[in-house]
Amino acid sequence: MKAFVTGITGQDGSYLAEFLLAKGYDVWGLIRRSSSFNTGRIDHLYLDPHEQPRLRLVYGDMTDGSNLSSLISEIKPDEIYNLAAQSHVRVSFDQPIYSVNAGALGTLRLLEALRSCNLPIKFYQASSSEMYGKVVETPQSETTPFYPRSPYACAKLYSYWQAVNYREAYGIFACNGILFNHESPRRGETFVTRKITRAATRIKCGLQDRLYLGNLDAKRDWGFAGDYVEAMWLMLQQNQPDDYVIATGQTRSVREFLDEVFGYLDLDWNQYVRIDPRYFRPSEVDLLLGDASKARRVLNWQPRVSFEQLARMMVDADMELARRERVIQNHGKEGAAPWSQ
Ligand code: NAP
Ligand code: F7E
Repeated sequence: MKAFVTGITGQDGSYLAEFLLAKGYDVWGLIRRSSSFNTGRIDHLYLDPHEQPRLRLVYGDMTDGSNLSSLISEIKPDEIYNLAAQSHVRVSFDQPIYSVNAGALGTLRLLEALRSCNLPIKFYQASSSEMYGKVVETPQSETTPFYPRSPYACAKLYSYWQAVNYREAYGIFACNGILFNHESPRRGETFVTRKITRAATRIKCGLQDRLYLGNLDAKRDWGFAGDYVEAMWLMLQQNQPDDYVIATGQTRSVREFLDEVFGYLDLDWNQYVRIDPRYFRPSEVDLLLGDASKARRVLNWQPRVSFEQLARMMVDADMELARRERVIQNHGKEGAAPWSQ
């Protein structure tokens, strides 16, 4: 089996690549040219001499349709996982056109590339709980109406409907995974969970003394990314294409995440956290809580890692990083010439 993964350098892309390689897939990943290295999350896969022949990286961009088209005709994958997007909600307010170009039109470009090559390729679309936005019911399931609240969410909603449309119009095996927030030690450092675990561990190691955050009352249904990539794969192994909510069924506030993380480190977050209005969003998503009973019933999927385990896993990993940072800093001080101190 051959899979083509867009967004392979991201959090989910790295876990999905690991998962597919372990299942014996040949994995082709789309990467963007960057002036600095952007493959840190998958280097361990790429550099492993046993895995290397089965993981191939190709250059491209979701904004470049002809490139996507030639890649799909050349690779002829059995499955496509479309994970690429400008995925930061706050940033999408600053860069709405780009976010929609990559996240919405990018999906359409990929679906067109798939359609025109006339092969029975299965398609996974990374849809998001952000599409529920200003929620009209709680918990949110596959039948809950959408109410997007950001350029990011509007782009995801467009992609969602295009995937449904290509399924209905052209009989393409296209599935939407409506994933609620999922985190890990590989989470980008500007998302709130990772921002907190990174700062709390640096505070514990004496490397930082303040953490600036926005809305602490927002509630999210937080799961572990490693659990969620399995659900992506399961969707494409069914007899019929369909859409599924993937979530834990528990919701916690940012404040509760702070309690968990700082409590684990034996620190009181009130002493370190300050509110900075720059991190508020023009329109906020107050509460997300997913009902994944369809995924449980049809895919036999369920999350394995609890909220507490997730927070601690992230703290443990970031503690390692902070300790290494401290060692480097101390070495730097010892080794530095007196005039540079
Ligand atoms: P992420 O860590 O931000 O990764 C995004 C990936 O997309 C990166 O590989 C990035 O490449 C790539 N990308 C961005 N713009 C691109 C472009 N124009 N052309 C090609 N590649 C581009 O996101 P994630 O957390 O892994 O999420 C994966 C997908 O699921 C995203 O579509 C996200 O919107 C969606 N989603 C995420 C969550 C969540 O809680 N994590 C929940 C629901 C849905 P670079 O490394 O070069 O930047
Ligand atoms: O924010 C609040 C913020 O940026 C969570 C993406 O993966 O999940 C993610 O989107 C909450 C929001 O994730 C800060 O206002 C407070 O209410 O970690 P986040 P997100 O916006 O939920 C969905 C499902 C996706 O699809 C997205 O791709 O935390 N918050 N203070 C903060 N958020 C950030 N980033 N930084 C703060 O300082």
